[in-house]
Amino acid sequence: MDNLQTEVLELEFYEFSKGNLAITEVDFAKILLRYTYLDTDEYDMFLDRLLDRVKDETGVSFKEFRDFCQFLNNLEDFSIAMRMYTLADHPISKDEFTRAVKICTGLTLSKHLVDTVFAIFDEDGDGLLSYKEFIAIMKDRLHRGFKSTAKSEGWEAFKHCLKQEMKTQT
Ligand SMILES: [Ca+2]
Repeated sequence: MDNLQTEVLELEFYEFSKGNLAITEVDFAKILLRYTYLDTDEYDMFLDRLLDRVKDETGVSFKEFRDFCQFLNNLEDFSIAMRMYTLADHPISKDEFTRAVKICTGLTLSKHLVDTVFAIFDEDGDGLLSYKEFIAIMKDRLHRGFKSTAKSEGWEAFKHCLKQEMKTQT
């Protein structure tokens, strides 16, 4: 990731960490769900579910957060891989998720991060992540960025979004 991308992520991270080295799992979820189309009830449901499930509250480090954002930038590749699984009606396990992320991005997500992602998104609690549970929601998040900036794509759109968000907060 280039410096500018890292800088923007740092801004977002430190907004939540308030000087600490890690953000809480709930803050991590809030950042992920920030640009989704979820209504308030659904949003609260995601956070409640996470709070119910999270056992190991060690927090999410900046590196974990940055790795995950980098993975989200490659969501399209991941989504193709996932679709191949779901065509065979096969939602993926934590191990498969970790492996698929590694293949798409070269990044190894920490076990705690993957646990947290599953705690947020595994809606039916079967320990597996389906296309509908994860990709569908995260894709909507990116689409929101595409809408506001027709010409820029992916990361550019996300950055634009972020800047807009920061403007409205100050
Ligand atoms: Ca599931």
